[in-house]
Amino acid sequence: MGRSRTFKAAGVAALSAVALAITPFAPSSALSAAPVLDCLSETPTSAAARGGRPLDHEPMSAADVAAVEKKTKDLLARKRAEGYYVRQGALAAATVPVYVHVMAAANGRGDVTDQQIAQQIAVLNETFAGRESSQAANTGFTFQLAGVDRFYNDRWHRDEQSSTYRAKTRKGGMNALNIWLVEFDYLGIATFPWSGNQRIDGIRVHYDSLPGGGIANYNLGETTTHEAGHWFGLYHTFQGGCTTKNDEVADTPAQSSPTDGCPEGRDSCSLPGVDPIHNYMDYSYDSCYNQFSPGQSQRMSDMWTAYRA
Ligand SMILES: [Ca+2]
Ligand SMILES: [Ca+2]
Ligand SMILES: [Zn+2]
Repeated sequence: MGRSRTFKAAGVAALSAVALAITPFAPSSALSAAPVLDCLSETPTSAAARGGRPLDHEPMSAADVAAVEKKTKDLLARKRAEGYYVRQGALAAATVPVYVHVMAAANGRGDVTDQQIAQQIAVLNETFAGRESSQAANTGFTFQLAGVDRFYNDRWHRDEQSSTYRAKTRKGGMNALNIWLVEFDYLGIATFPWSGNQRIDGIRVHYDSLPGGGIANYNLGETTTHEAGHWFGLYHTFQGGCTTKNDEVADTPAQSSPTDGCPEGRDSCSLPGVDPIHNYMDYSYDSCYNQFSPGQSQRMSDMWTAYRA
């Protein structure tokens, strides 16, 4: 969802990524050249950050968020009452199997190397371990490459028929992170853990955002970190705007809108704290990203317990 940006200037169309909470997303008006979208019920808001790409997940209203919070709370209470999983306040600390699906074009475009995939997994492990900043949380999640498959299909490469290709190629249970590498107007798109459709569960990421890729400012592999954050149940740090609940995480200061670039000291809401521009769930440049907060780490563990463990 995330980072929005226009690639067109850079060779791709620009959209902000909206992560559809549930299914893929819907394109915005500027997305006439956008890929075929699965089912989207709403037009995503467009954001100018992340290069101007469209939102990377389904738009979430305050009521949607409230419903998810309640559902999650109830699920957690039930699981804990049954004696499953981790106690309240503890981290799940799981190893996540990762399946990478390289959706290349017939001519080989987008056929990333095994080395790039290994580097991408390393970035996931670095970022989720909190190794990019002394203020970053160690989420306790680690990632292990479980399989790579490669397809050479122009339509799939362009993210067309995405519900079909995801259902045909997805591997593992709800605990497995499936990453489809495609070429589209987004940097990435994610499904949320509560979406409940395992057949298409996972994240779609622009292949050129991997380490060594060609998308300026977004080629250190942290789009995958951002999309994985959604997959674990995190919202954008600008979800809800300048409201006290905003992203449902207490230690991420509210911000009014996505951040573009790395504007140190940005403070877009009068609520306490400067904007969390270094947070992986903002839309800043990859080089600006360096942390998940402890509150986000806890939320991801709780979501894991509720939906993926
Ligand atoms: Ca917050
Ligand atoms: Ca503030
Ligand atoms: Zn996002």
